[in-house]
Amino acid sequence: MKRPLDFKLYVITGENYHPGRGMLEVMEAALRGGADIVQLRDKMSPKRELIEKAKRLKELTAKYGVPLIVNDHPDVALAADADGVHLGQDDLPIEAARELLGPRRIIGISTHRIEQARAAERAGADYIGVGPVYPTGTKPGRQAVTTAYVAQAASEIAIPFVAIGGITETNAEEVLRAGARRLCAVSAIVGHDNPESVCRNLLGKINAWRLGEQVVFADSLSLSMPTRGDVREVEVVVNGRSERTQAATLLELAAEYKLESRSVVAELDGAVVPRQLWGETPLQGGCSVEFVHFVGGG
Ligand code: TZP
Ligand code: MG
Repeated sequence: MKRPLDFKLYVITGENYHPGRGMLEVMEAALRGGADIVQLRDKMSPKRELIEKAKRLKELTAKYGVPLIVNDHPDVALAADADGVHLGQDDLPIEAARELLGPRRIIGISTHRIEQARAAERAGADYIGVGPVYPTGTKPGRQAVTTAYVAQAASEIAIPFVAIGGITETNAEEVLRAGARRLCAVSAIVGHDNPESVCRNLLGKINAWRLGEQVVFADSLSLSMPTRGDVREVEVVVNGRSERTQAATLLELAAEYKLESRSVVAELDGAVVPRQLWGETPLQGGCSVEFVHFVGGG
């Protein structure tokens, strides 16, 4: 089964922002600061060079246990054994990339309006980018989607979404207030003298918003006890309470609590399980499940 994907701070390479400093050195600083997903984005290098860069970056990110995503090129991602690919709206369709990359690699896609986000979700993307939130020199000429689209994505989209475009330490709060719980930046991080401290600061802000809004349903949930007999029952801990259930999967358990269609995040033994994997996530006896309602979405 694919590992559930979650992350908070997504850092993308941008070598033009740090002349005189090497890409690996800058990205390692970001990783030390807590970047938990990294993308190689390089529109200039020929493919052979790109593959070499991707291999070196993959070695580094693997040391930190962080996934490496390659922008634009599924073939480069495969050649460098990267963890996934990030596509634009005009790149290979998600379904075609999935054929090439298989079920386990991560596929993300940039979106600029809610219809594209919905389509990405339907097509099986693992995450979407939402942006550019603000005008940015990294994508000159691209119209900003504003925090209005961030808020829309937060209320509608179940797969992880990451806000991107012109995000800095100064405006991060505004983006988080709109409902983002994952931020991405290029220039504000790799163009800074101290990428490590920028990452720490951004991560601190993300964590503060994530912690502040968790409302656990434990007390308001009631579970009808399943009948015993020769039906398979397991004992699991749900939001801190020991329960017996016939649910074979996380989805069935969510259905018992009437949570399938609510804005809820599920954690299994401490790891977030994306909604699209609930149906294929088996419930083992003794496991611990938390259903957490995110008031702001995201
Ligand atoms: N996709 C949407 S905005 C953007 C990309 C790659 C650029 C983000 O760069 P910056 O420097 O953080 O604005
Ligand atoms: Mg692209």
